[in-house]
Amino acid sequence: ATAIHRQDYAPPAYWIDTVELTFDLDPAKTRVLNKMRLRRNPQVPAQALRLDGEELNLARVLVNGAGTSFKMDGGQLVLENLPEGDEPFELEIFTTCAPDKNTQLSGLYVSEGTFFTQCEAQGFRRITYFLDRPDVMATYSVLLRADKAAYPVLLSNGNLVESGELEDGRHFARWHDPHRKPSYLFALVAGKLVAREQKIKSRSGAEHLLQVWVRAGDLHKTEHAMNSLMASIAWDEARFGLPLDLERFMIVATSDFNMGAMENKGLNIFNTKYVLASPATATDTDFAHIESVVGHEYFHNWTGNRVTCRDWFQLSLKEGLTVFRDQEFSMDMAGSPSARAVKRIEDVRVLRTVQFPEDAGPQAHPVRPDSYVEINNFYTVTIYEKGAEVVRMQHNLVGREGFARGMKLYFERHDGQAVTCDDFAQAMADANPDSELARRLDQFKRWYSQAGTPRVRAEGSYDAQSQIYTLTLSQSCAPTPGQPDKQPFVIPVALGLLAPDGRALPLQLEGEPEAGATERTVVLAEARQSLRFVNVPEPPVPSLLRGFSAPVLLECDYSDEDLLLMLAHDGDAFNRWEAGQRLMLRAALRQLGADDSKPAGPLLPPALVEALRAVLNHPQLDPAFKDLVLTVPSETYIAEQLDEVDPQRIHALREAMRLELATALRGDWAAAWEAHRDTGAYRPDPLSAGRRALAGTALAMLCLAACQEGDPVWPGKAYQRFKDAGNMTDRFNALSALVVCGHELAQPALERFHALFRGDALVIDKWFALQASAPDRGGRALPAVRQLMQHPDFQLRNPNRARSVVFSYCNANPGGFHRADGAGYAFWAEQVLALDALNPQVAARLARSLDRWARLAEPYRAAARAAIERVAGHDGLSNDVREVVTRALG
Ligand code: DPP
Ligand code: ZN
Repeated sequence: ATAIHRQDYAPPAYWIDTVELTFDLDPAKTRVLNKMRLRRNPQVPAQALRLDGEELNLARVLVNGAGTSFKMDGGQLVLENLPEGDEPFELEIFTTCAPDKNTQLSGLYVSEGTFFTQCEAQGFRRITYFLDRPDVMATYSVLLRADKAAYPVLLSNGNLVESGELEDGRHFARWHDPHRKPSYLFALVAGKLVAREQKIKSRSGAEHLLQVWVRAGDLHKTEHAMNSLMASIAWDEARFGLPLDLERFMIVATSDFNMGAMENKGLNIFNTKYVLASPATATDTDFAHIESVVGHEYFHNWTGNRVTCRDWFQLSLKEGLTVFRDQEFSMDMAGSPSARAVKRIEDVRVLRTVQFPEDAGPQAHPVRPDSYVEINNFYTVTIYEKGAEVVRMQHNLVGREGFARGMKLYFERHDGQAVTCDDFAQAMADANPDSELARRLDQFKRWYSQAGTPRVRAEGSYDAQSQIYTLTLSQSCAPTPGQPDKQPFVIPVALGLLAPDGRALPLQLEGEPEAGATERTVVLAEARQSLRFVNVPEPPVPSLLRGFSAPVLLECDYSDEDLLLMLAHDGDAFNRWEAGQRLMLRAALRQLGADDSKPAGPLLPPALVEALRAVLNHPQLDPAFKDLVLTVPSETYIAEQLDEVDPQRIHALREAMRLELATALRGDWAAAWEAHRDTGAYRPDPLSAGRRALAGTALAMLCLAACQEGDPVWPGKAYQRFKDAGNMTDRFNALSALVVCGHELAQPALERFHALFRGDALVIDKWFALQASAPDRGGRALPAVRQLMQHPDFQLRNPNRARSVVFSYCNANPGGFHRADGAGYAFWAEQVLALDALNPQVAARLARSLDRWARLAEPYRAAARAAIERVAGHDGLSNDVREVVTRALG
């Protein structure tokens, strides 16, 4: 396998205008007739037609109805004797494939007796020979034929044109998609499914049919997905003027899916995890994820489908933008400013605990990569989440209205085209010619080309005499693989100044006639810049990077008092939370820096504990926000601050900090539990979800403190709650509190939970995941995971189930995984190899668990390296896994 480079992009030598596909669906042998109209691309020198294909059996090739010569070259079908000239010609290719042997879940496969497809990025070539690249856009007609009893529902993209009976109990359906599309957006579904239906009218008065297709027993779990879809349609039309362009829009759920969901034109295919929800079976987090994933896939209809990517290096063009859109959608749906802030904090937490490590490790790559071996490995948090931050910065630089203008221009210019990240930024800048973005566009685009997380240092000095506060900002960015030197980025820094009593000070820069608002955004574009604020009456505390205005690491020498002031008073909710995180992180790092691993006194300074108590008891703050403030930074986040990582020490330290919080605030936790435990009839809105989250944390803290002291009262209450809970969120939180504190009631609760929900795959996934990530007691986590894999409900082949056990242990159980004897890593290697034989995409994800091995302390480092080398030395690795382990070993 060789690397593909962005600079080598060349337009296709042929265009495909129309595709007529006929499927005779059969699990063992599906026959596919692909009839295309092609023409030479006159802009490209005449050359052979090279069609991509993978695991296909080729039966016949006809050009304009006649047989032709062809050859095979590295999996491609090569046709050299095609008609001369620019006239279109017809190419007919007849192949077969074996969907029931397809464990990769890419291309056409069978899940629980139903046919599904997944074509992004390169699955279409597993269905038929094709120019399987996103810049070849064609009009598709699809004829599906199958046994009627086994496959009563036959779906594909676009509109149903015709359907009817055939001989031998078979039937057919003919679909036509009026929109040209790249092959990665093709989809078909055939099986026993039922639909929740909804008719809607868009603003223009056009009628649309919405359908959510699921297995018969799941229909009652589709209401939330349908509501989310209707809300998404209304939102895109209201906020961006982008209407639904289809008569029919379908979502279909499958329990075997590599990703979260897929935005196929008019026929989105979803992992059941992001469709099915009922109060009894899904948590608040599940409900929120469903809303955002349904939104995400729907928003792709414009940002991805109407305007698509020229090549896969531009993946963030659609993904970064669409993540930004789904984040904004969730925030707009959440409503209150505080609920928006909670969503922002959650998004930033993901960015900082997953993307920052990626950007600092061996797999670091720019938002628009320059090369790859396997494109499936580039569906990363950098492309998605950092890409969304890059769009968000553009939004912040041109403003909300300006961003809407930029979107409008982008569609005016590029509707129906396959374009690049540059085209998007250019439209944004051109629609806002007076903006900082337009002035600094070339420099801004370094966010697309340079990998790594920039570090911003802030230093303030106050001169009482002149009442001037000088803030000096400087930036740097560490080298990443292949990029030793970085040029300065354009970094929007939203900021405010707090007076010693917490008041927000009006901001006036030197040279400005009068003081302005108490918050503004400055742009850091040089390596170092100074800002002079005048008429500052007292030494201020700078509140910087408000709302996390840029994806950077901010360093500032705050005193504990400064941070306590921000935690109590900052008008920016994000920075208020951030101040608490900094204080807790500081306490953790202080202890980790100490020689003695046993702390002399408490880990958390008394003033911090009191400040956290004040937040917990605050009469106005949103419960969801309180819950976030009172959560100790994750082990990953703590680890990222260190040059050498001893995972067991970090784990023990974090657990000790949690126990301190549990004990010191015991009475306050009890009050919080009482105040928030009842939320009435279940509704998944952010306010009641926040109340449940805080109640759940309170219960967990109370159980933690109680278990430490052998006090049976709170575990007893948790067990009672577990039994009586009226919804899955409360039930699961109670179960989790018992499992995490290690109480003996955990076992009967787990058994009862399994008995209650056996047969509900998504709930059983939770049951597995909770146990696989349960705290390691005396090295029992790994044997427990092996035991779980012997459970009759376990199967590695189903990605959700593999994730719930293997990934939960390797990625979400640092205390159990990082064993001094290396057995956790050996297990990882074993599972990567086992998965690779079934499903390389999923295996390559798991292979990422040890990305940061080089920073581990001994003995972990040597053991991790040995495990990676064991994987790398295996014969017959997929390209996917090989690329990951090769990069990891550097
Ligand atoms: N289905 C994946 C997503 O929506 C890949 N496009 O992000
Ligand atoms: Zn997407």
